[in-house]
Amino acid sequence: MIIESYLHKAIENNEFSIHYQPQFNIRSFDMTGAEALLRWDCELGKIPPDEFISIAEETGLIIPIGEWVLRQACKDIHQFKEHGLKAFPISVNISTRQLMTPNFIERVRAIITEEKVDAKLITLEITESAFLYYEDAKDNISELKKLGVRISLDDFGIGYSSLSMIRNIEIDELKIDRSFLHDSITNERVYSLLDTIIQIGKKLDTKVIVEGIETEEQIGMLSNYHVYGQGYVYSKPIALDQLFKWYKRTF
Ligand code: G
Ligand code: G
Ligand code: MN
Ligand code: NA
Repeated sequence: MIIESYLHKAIENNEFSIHYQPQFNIRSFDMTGAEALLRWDCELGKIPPDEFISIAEETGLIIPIGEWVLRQACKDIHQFKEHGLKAFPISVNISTRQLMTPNFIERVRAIITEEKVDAKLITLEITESAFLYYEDAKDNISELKKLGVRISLDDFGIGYSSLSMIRNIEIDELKIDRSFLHDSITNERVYSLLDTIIQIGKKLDTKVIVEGIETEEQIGMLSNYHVYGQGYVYSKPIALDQLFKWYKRTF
């Protein structure tokens, strides 16, 4: 496949970059962190992650690519300090294939140690598909937590094992899939589900973040809760220097 052959050379050709999407405390409007989202600009043009991440997973290229993202995010955390800002926590997406790689935990440890980053500033976002491999995933997540990194369940609620996942593993953050928010304005049943997921997070003392916030109306509805949020209403994912400019202008 064409994309695959280009993807093999993407790291050495320096074609990847990271865009950051800020995250907020909904009530106070404080920025509390940012999600790292990979971008690829190659000879074929800008290829969105939805098109190349699955290829990277199938070919195994997600292993070096994922390591590149984590290392770059660590380097970028230091940039915040250099710009006179506090070091914000950064969330990095992890594919199930990475989580299931035998030396993944060692690699994460090596990268955060080499880059001299406080582990608690790193949140690893995993999806429910990891739990098709439940036993291994559970052990690997426990090991990661011992390193001090935080674990977030991304797209929470749309998989089929949401509750069994949080039953046996202490997860630090639930990231509620955007479909719950989008439909809850017009659909009372969906709203009840959103409300219930937020209560679950509260009872388990787990941070809850709602993704895909696009309107003031949605912010208004969510400000009834102590939750965090991310979405186009605040900012789309942007390059790091843009994020610094935006932050200094806004706060
Ligand atoms: O950036 P965008 O919002 O278009 O992301 C599309 C999808 O690609 C999301 O599901 C996101 O989780 C995934 N994605 C983006 N960056 C990375 C990455 O660095 N690693 C992995 N595994 N997935 C990513
Ligand atoms: O699957 P994951 O949660 O990692 O995906 C993040 C994806 O969500 C990225 O593709 C990002 O561009 C996208 N995204 C971020 N904010 C919004 C939003 O407000 N609405 C929608 N529809 N997508 C968003
Ligand atoms: Mn994510
Ligand atoms: Na998500």
